Amino acid sequence: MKITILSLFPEMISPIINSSILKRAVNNNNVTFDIINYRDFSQNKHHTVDDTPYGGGPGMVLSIEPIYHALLSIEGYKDAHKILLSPQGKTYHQDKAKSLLQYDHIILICGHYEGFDDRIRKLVDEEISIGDYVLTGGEIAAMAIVDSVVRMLPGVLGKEDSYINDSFYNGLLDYPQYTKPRVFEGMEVPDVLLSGHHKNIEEWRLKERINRTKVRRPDLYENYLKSKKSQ
Ligand code: 58G
Repeated sequence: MKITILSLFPEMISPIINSSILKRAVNNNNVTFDIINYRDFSQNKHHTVDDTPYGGGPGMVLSIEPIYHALLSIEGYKDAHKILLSPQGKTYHQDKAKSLLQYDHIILICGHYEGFDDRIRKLVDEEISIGDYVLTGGEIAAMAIVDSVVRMLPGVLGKEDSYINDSFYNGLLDYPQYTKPRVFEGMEVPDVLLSGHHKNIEEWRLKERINRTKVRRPDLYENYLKSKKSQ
């Protein structure tokens, strides 16, 4: 997969894609990143990328031109899946992350200031929000999307593709996990996990996932019940 990120602050992005599993994914050629600073595509002499809002009001608005010219400079931009990060987008979730795996090339556009010229929305395929809160820029939202998608690319997490057991993957939260020591400050690991009885362990884990989801996320639990009924 190829991921191009349009940002005014590329220095926010490099440390993340150069760490941990994302770095390994780059080294193994699972993904390639291209970061473009669209200030470089500003046509005016002070290289500005924002201006005052028509109709008045406080703050500055991101202009469409630098983003437009930056997009045109990207090889194959027409066929790429173009995403704008904004609090006004559709709320992101695991199923959306899964569906982004279908694209060979994703372009993420990160805005700054108080908002952008509405015509920028005409340049993209969709608008995504990572949750109901406002950030100073789209970079952190873009990184959340990048991280959640790249970890599911074939081979990135290793041969077992362990994300299959993740929270949300099957509409349920994860089961409780433990490692050594067996007793810590009087807190014990559940006996069933030490039994070596795989069928019992599997049953216990499913029961815990269902119970956790019911208690912590009644909204997810409702969907789980519905999807079970329709099976
Ligand atoms: C209102 C305020 C409209 C994504 C700011 C547009 C981006 C939150 C998210 C903006 C973002 C999210 C300017 C800064 C978009 C622009 C950017 N805030 N919840 N802020 O995914």
